[in-house]
Amino acid sequence: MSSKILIIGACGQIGTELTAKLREMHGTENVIASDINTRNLDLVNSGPFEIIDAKNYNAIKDCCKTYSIDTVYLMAALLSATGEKYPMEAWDLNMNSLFHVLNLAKESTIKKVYWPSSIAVFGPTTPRENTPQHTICEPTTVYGITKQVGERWCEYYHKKYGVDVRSLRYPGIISHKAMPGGGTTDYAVEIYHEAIKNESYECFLSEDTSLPMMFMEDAIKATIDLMEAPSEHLSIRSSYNLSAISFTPKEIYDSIKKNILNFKITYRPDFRQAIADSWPSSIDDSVARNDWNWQHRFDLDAMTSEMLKELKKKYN
Ligand code: AKB
Repeated sequence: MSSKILIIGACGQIGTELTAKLREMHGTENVIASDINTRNLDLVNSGPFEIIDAKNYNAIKDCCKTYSIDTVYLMAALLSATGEKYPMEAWDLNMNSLFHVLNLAKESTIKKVYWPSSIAVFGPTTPRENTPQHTICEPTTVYGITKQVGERWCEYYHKKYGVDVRSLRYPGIISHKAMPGGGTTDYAVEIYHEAIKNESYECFLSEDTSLPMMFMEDAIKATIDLMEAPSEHLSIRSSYNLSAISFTPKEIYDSIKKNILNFKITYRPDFRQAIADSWPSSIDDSVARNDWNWQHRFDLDAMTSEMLKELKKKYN
């Protein structure tokens, strides 16, 4: 029998592409997209869609019952930069939505949960290079605190109540379909759009700020591979380190400039610089590679050529 899936926060950057992929795999009717509004009309019109506020337990529960949902992907969250502007809202959304979904799994309304964590669980006291799976996690952003605490709750619900919850610590995700919103790594998406539209970009991070990043296709593959892995292979029920590439604004600029010769960049770091400075520059994801065979495909130049090809279609 095919899985019945609910995606909460389906209109966002990752939700949009995850919905499309899961529909391809399980059939459109078996994947219910939901979000707090209908901002992504292509997605809203592409299959079953429900308006759900992720903070509303009854709305999630009713939807799970109506559609006999067995698996929930909880993609709704306030990210790092927005979280610093609205700390209480970030705490409220990021924590309560997770509790709602974990509790539905605990009560056996649903069987399986996916919840994304982030490199934001790390902080300035974490080893920056090749950050290990198990290490010091003293995040200094509200978003990072919610993700770190969320990870503890995921592991707790798994150990105490047998909840099948799975999670990845996403790096910055780069994609050409839906825009990211409110993150510190968003520059690495904006830069491609501006390169195509204006041949110039003002970057809000300094040129030598190295951060872990990943192309969307790899992020979707990782998410699905983890969700399909046999439960007994998974040694981590908090959240897996996940890595593909690391680069600085200067390095992504150089990669784009090989294709757009007149492309210019200037640097004007803002409050997001301090957030980026508190995060690792590269991640050791060997536990994910060993447990469920994770492998990435895209390096920086392969990603650049895919991004530029797709965005040229969009803007030309
Ligand atoms: C952000 O920048 O806040 C996110 C993340 C790394 O989780 N993209």
